[in-house]
Amino acid sequence: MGRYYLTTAIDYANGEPHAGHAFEKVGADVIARYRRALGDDVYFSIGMDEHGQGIAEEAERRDADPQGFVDELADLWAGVWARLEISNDDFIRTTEGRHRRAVEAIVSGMRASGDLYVDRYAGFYCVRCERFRKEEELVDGRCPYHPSRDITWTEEENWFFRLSRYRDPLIEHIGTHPEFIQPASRRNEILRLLEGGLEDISASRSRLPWGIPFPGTEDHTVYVWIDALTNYLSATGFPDEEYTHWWPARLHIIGKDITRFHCVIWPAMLMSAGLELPETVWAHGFVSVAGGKISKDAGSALGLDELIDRHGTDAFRYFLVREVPWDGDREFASAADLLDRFDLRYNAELANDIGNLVSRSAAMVHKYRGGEATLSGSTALDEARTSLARSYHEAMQAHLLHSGLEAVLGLVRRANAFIDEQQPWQLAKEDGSAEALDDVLGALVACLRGVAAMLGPFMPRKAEEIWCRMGGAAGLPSYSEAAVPAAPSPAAGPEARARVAVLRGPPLFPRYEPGP
Ligand code: ME8
Repeated sequence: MGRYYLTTAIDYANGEPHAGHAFEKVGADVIARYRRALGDDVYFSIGMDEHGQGIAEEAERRDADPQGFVDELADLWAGVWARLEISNDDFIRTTEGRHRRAVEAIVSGMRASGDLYVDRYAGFYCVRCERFRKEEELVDGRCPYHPSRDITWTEEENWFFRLSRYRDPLIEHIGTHPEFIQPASRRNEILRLLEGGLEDISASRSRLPWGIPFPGTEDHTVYVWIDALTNYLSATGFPDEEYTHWWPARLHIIGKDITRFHCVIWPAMLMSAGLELPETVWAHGFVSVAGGKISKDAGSALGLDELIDRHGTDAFRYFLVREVPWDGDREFASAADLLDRFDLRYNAELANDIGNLVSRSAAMVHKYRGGEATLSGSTALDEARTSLARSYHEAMQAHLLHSGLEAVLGLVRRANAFIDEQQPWQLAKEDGSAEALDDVLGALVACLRGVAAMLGPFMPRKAEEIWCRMGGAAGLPSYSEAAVPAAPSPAAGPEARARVAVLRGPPLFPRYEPGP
């Protein structure tokens, strides 16, 4: 157990959030909640990337002042994250004073190492990527990632960062710290890139006023990626001494499109400024619809509000993490395909598998035992619970969130099969089976308490509802708390066989019947 500082990418304040952004924030939130349940002291930071040419141009297009424009968007995004129950402790914005201080400090550190120099740059700049691109990288004269946007030829005097100097130290670091870039496929990509050699990069832009003034100059602003990456330090209070309370970060969560920035430029900046490197950068894959990035244009039903409204916040969180592997991509053929998958999983797994197990179990405890169960661990269900809980923890600690969820679902299915095998309704009719019936019902309730604890990071509200219906006190349990009642060992004391009051309630996930 220990301190756990984790971050997500900070999103460009130039439009509305979409399901791809939600996937990243929900996945990170699952990890933050999981670590808290384990007893870690967690600090979870997300935020907005508010400077740069793209945002300045978007504000101008809308005839807005850039600060007012990003203020409005920051409110909108924060509102969506609150609706999705993202439990971030910080929401860092790059237009804040505390961030500017951190950027000034890291740039000064890089300068003190002799890693910054002035030169002329002439090349293509993709505003959407906020990076220069070489002619040979272009496809039909356009950025390979943003073919619908014009790419602009730019010539300017810039400050440069001696990135080339860090090629060997980076290869060395990645070699000795296999956990630094995950999953392994991303590590290999970065190693190939490094083996191909590194060129110095711009550290400033001239004539672009929407940014942090480059320390010691009049007409330069800090290049937006150097600005944005530093947010991970700003959120810790850097450069004040207390920043080491949280730094180095344990985990940066980002999408696979921005690994070069996080696994090459960011660690090189930190090395240059003499600061520690984060432990792990996890690059998740992409959610896409019909080959394109998912966006509202793909169909209005894919707006985040519409997706959340469809079956509620917890169901949408569940769907994202269950359907899209945390270490891979998921492409939906169309908006309708995505919605069909969502409805299918909702009815089959949430309404049927989980919802029915909770209501059947509570109904039987009421029918046969007046609403009280004696937690028990003496039946066949125990083995499944122990082994699936182990798979769950292994998956969660390897950040394979979809596999963690798979393990919980495996336990739920085992519990449903257990009811069918044990036939409590038969036991209730037989003389001499009272104790066996007690054990079956107690094992089910104990199992559901474990399910609630494991579902907590994914569906915090519904999991708490299950926990409370199964006799838990308000608030989700930590894992050690859940482990006592959920897995009593034969030697455990009397509390392991505690009697709990089980509550009935309306369906947790009412079945979804699509309209005509
Ligand atoms: O890149 N599926 O911001 P951004 C999954 N400001 N993830 C997706 C996605 C999709 N369809 N679309 C975007 C930026 N993302 C910079 C980051 S960090 C110092 C600066 C992910 O708004 C993307 O990979 O374009 C990134 O991790 C995050 O959303 C923000 O993307």
